[in-house]
Amino acid sequence: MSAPARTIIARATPPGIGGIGVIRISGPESARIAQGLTGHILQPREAQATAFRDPEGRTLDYGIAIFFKGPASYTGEDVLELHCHGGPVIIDGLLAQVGAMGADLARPGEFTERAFLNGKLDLAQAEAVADLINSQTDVAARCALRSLRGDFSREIGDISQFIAELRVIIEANIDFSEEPVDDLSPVVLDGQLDRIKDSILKLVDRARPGELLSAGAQIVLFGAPNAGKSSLLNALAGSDHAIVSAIPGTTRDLIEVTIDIGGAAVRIVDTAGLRPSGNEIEAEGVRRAEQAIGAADLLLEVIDDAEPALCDPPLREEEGNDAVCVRVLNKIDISSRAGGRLEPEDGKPRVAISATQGLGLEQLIAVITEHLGCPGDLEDVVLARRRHLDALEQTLEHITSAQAVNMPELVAEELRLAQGALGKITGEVTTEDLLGEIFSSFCIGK
Ligand SMILES: Nc1nc2c(ncn2[C@@H]2O[C@H](COP(=O)(O)OP(=O)(O)OP(=O)(O)O)[C@@H](O)[C@H]2O)c(=O)[nH]1
Ligand SMILES: [Mg+2]
Repeated sequence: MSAPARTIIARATPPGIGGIGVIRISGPESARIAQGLTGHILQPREAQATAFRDPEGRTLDYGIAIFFKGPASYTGEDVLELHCHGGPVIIDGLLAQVGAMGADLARPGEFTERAFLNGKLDLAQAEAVADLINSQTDVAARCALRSLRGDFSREIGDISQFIAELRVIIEANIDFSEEPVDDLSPVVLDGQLDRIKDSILKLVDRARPGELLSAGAQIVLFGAPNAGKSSLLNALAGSDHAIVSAIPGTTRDLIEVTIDIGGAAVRIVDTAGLRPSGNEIEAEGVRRAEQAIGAADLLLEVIDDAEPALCDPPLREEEGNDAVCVRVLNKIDISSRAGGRLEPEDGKPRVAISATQGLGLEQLIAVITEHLGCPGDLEDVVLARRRHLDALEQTLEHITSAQAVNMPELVAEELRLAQGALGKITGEVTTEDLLGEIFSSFCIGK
C-alpha cells in the first residue's frame, strides 16, 4: 500500500498546561518544515536544542527537535518531533506556524493508521497501541504491551500458517489428482483440523477475559431503599463516594465508581432504592435505576438482612436483563449471620456481608470475579476485542464445516475462508470501513 502524501501534524501530549508539550509531524514535508522552523538541517535521531522561529525570524519558543528519517520512524514516513514548553499558547502557536508551512491537522489515530499502512505494525498491534493508552489497570496495560510486542499476532500467524500448509497439500492434490502430491488421508486431515480447532479454542479461552480487560464491565447495585447500596459502593471503592443516610430514598442519581477487580476496570453503579414514589425526583431516580439495571453485566441485589420483608419480590426489578444477579444480604452485624457465601436461592448466588463493618466483602469480590470471568492466570491473557473473538469464532465455524464436507474442493474453500477470517485480526484482510472504525477511536496525535 502506498503512503499518503499529506503531511500531518498534531499535539501528542494532552491539552492543558504541562512542563513539556510534544508536537508530531509526519509526511514528506517534515524535513523541509524542520529546516524552516529551526534553521538547522537535522541529523536523524539526534536531539537538537534549538529555537523555533516563524518566517519573519520571530522566536516562537526554545525546545528540542528530533527528526526521524522514514522508514525508520513510528509511521514509516519522515517524522519530526518538536518538544516545546507545555502551555496552550506556545503549542497552538507552533501548530498554526507548522500548519502555515503546509501540514494538515491529523485525524484521530492517523499516525498509527499510517504505521499500519506502511507495514510498521499489523492491525492487532495498532489496536494494542490504543488499548495501552486507554488501559485503566496494570494488568490491562501489561496485556496491551504483550499484544503490541506482537505476541497475539504471532499466535494468529502460526495458526494461519498451519492452515496455509494444509491448503497447499489439498489444492495440489486437486490439481494433480491422478498422482497425489502428498498422501493426506481423510483421517489424517480430520486430525489436523482438530489440532487447528484446539489451538483456536485455547486462544479464545485466553482472549475472553482479555475482552473484559479492554472493555471493562458494569456492575449495578439495586434493591429497596435503605438496604445499604450506597454503603456497599463506598466499601468497595474504599472511599466516601455516595451519601449514606438512615432516610430511605437518599440516592437519586446514578453514582459511578471504577475499581480494579482482578485486573479489569469495573464500573460499580449505585442506584436509587426501588419503590413506587409520588415524588417526581425520586420517581426519576427509580427510572434511571431501572435503565442501569437493564445495561448491567452483573447485578448485585442488595437486601437488608435485618429487615428482609422490606425487600419483597415485587421490588426485584432485574427481569429483562439476563446478566447474573447475585443476592447480597447486608447488615449481618444486626441479623447476626456469619459473613461469606450462602447456598444459592432461586438459582442465584448469595453472599452475606456487612457493608459498614467490612464483613464478607472478600467473598463478595470472589463471587464477582468468578461471574465476570476476570482473568485467573494474568500472564496468559490475550487482550482481545470483540472483533477478534468474532473472527476466531468464524474461523472455527469454517474449520468445522471443512470437517463436515467430503469433496476436496469444498474442504479447500472452507480452509480459504478460515484463513481469511483469521487475516481480519492482523489486517491482512481489511475494508476501509473497518479501518475507519478502528482508528477513529484513537486520540488525536497517536
Ligand atoms: N448496621 C449496619 N448498618 C448499615 C449497613 N449498611 C448500611 N447501613 C445503614 O443503613 C442505612 C442506609 O444505608 P444506605 O447505604 O444509605 O442505603 P441505600 O440502599 O443506599 O439507601 P437509598 O439510597 O435510600 O436507597 C444507613 O444508616 C447505613 O449506615 C451495615 O452493614 N450494617
Ligand atoms: Mg443510597
